[in-house]
Amino acid sequence: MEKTLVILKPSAVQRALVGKVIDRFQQKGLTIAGCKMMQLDESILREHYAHLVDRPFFPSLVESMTVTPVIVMCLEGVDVVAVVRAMTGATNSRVAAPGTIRGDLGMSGQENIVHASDSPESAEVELKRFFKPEEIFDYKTITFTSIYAPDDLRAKKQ
Ligand code: IDP
Ligand code: MG
Repeated sequence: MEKTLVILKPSAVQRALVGKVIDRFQQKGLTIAGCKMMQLDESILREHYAHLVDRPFFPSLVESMTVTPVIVMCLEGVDVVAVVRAMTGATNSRVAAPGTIRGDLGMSGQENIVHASDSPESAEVELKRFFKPEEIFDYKTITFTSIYAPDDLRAKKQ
């Protein structure tokens, strides 16, 4: 089943929003396939945010992402990449729609609570960047058949 990377950024850790954000993913019906705390550094952020290294705010982004450890998660579900991006909301929390994580919990473009992979291709690359294979678990909860009907498992994005 599809997997995505979520990072609970230092803005979530500092503001004690970790439980609230994880609760949203669990209530939605997503499976936590992996979860750990880690300290990021500039080298991993240069890879992870390669598309932003030349932007003037990059030093500030590195500072912000390293100020506390983060929580990295592998979430699993049908179409989970698109579902989690929709739950995350627009990059700038001030314009992110109410009902999204950023829209409900933040006021900043940079301090925007969560990272979420933006495509299945980047999710694969990003999960390998942050997790060893043995840190991702393959299991189904007993609620699985209440979360998905057989059709959901056959069809994608309907
Ligand atoms: P995304 O997190 O919504 O995918 P990206 O454009 O990939 O957005 O940017 C990665 C992260 O870089 C953002 O989540 C945010 O923390 C930071 N960022 C992006 N654009 C800006 C900006 O204009 N000013 C400050 N920080 C930014
Ligand atoms: Mg991005």
